[in-house]
Amino acid sequence: MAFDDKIMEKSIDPAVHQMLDRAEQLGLETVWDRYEKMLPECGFGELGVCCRNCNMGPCRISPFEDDGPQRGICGATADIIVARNLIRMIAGGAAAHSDHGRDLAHTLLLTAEGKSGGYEIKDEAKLAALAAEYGIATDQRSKEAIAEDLAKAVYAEFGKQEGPLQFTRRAPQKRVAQWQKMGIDPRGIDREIVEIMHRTHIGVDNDPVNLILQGLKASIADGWGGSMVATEISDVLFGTPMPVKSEANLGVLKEDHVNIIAHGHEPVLSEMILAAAGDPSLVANAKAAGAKGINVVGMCCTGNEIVMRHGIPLAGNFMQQELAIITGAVDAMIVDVQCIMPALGDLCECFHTRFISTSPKAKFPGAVHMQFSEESALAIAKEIVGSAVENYAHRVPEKVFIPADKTACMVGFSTEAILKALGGSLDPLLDAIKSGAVRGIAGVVGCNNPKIKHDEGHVGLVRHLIENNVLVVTTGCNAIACAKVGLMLPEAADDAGDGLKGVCKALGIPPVLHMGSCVDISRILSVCAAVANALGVDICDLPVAGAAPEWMSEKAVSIGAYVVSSGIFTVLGTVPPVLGSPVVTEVLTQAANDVVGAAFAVETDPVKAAGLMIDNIDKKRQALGI
Ligand code: SF4
Ligand code: MSK
Repeated sequence: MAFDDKIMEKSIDPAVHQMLDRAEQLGLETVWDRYEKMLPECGFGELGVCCRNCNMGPCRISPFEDDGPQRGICGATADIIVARNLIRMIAGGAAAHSDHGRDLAHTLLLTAEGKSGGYEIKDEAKLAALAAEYGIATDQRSKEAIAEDLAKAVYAEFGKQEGPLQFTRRAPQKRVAQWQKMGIDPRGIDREIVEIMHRTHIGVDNDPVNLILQGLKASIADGWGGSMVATEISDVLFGTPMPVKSEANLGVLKEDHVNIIAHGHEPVLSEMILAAAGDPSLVANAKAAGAKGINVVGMCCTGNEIVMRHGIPLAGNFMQQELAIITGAVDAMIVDVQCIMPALGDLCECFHTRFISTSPKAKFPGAVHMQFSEESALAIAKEIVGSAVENYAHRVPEKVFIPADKTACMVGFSTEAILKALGGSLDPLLDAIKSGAVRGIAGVVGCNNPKIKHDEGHVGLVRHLIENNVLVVTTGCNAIACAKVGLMLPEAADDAGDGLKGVCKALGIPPVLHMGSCVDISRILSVCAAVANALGVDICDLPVAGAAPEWMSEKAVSIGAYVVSSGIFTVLGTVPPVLGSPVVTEVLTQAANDVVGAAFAVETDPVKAAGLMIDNIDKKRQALGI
């Protein structure tokens, strides 16, 4: 179906086109409308040169040397203000990921103590492997006793005063030595975040380079700390993902079922919602209400968590959350934390949809709050699902419009799953890289952003990479974008260059591997560390590159910082608010090479961005002599 240019230019996704048209017909506002109303966005903010860190201000630095203030009231220059603002974004992102990790540690501890309401330890092999990493005895001990020690050891990582963080030692020795040399080997996860807040207070750290180093340190505490904790403990509790088939896009909603969307980030909630949705009495209630059953689907990273462990379909990525409500077919939108638009409340009021918040950390206007607690998890989850079932009767059939679009996908490529697909050893992958069949590996991750045509940055970049024999590993909203266009099917190997196509066909895998949610970028770090260790080199020597084509969140800033700090060249598809400082811009795009062996580039054109990544991969191949 063709729509007017205004709609077509907003997204590459036909389901989005239909829903935007529907929104227009119904007179409803979406994120794209609000973005347009915001234009032109504040130039000072875009450059990163406004400061509100004390009440002498707010101050803003003029980008024109001969016109307007060049210093804040305290004397801070643009370089200082930009560096402070940037690392405060890192603090926000690292805090979000790491608090997610802490919640998982909490759930593990309660489960070990027999106090959690329905969780169990599903992956004992991973529990044992992590215990060994932490030096926790496993012989003749129950899984609960081991899990209790592990949970306490992991908990301690957050409040540690002196390092190292255990998982940072998965990195090659050379990498750790470089971090130590630069003073950026993190101590405690919380400590590094707090230190950012201290240093950026008025009158503390006023050296832009010193500020950025602390930003990198906190980001490492996120990637190799809080995020890695979140990933690993989730696997212990809910199972390590293995390849599974599913479907993606708004067409996974079902007109004749109670539709529940689980949206947000932490699997602690969504796992229980799934369990509750299988409860025979709730299913019977749904049927008594005239529905054929209960259909749980996921959105954003909660979607990634449950698709890769259970094959639960993905309704869409960040920019589709409002559109899902506009289908009129969602009986409950259940949310926990992160990436949930506060706009959902008003929108739900235009439909029958019940917007249910569950975390004491995240309340929303227009939401019904049904507080979740791990101690009575299943009981509360049943109440929440019951509320969705009850709401089905309020659905207004004339308001229902579900686009038919959905695409099959194969997801769930954890590090363990990749190893299994390779036959238990990294060697086939290393051989393919050495022979050039696989030119390199790219991690493509991150959000959506209305500054970029929805999904075009993601899909355009990934397609160009696989055509050029670069194997793509992905998480977050990029993963969902790739799933929706069929890039996560083994058949998509036909879209890859000949070398990659041959490898994928031999292994029966897609050329784009779904590795999970945003915190699961830690899985990508673990794979890179394993490959580097196998080759006896540092991560910065590997033919790998990273990209976040449509990033928007503070978490993405922290991710970018820890990926670069890990030695991986990274291309950003939306411009970070740093261009107001020549010093910060130079540090991030050049000098970082001397500090951590990698740097950032900014390129809004996805094909050119892929080109930069391929150039970097080729340079690394040359240096390795392959
Ligand atoms: Fe202005 Fe300095 Fe206060 Fe920032 S910290 S608001 S630059 S006076
Ligand atoms: S959900 S952080 S919009 S990737 Fe993890 Fe998507 Fe970005 Fe949220």
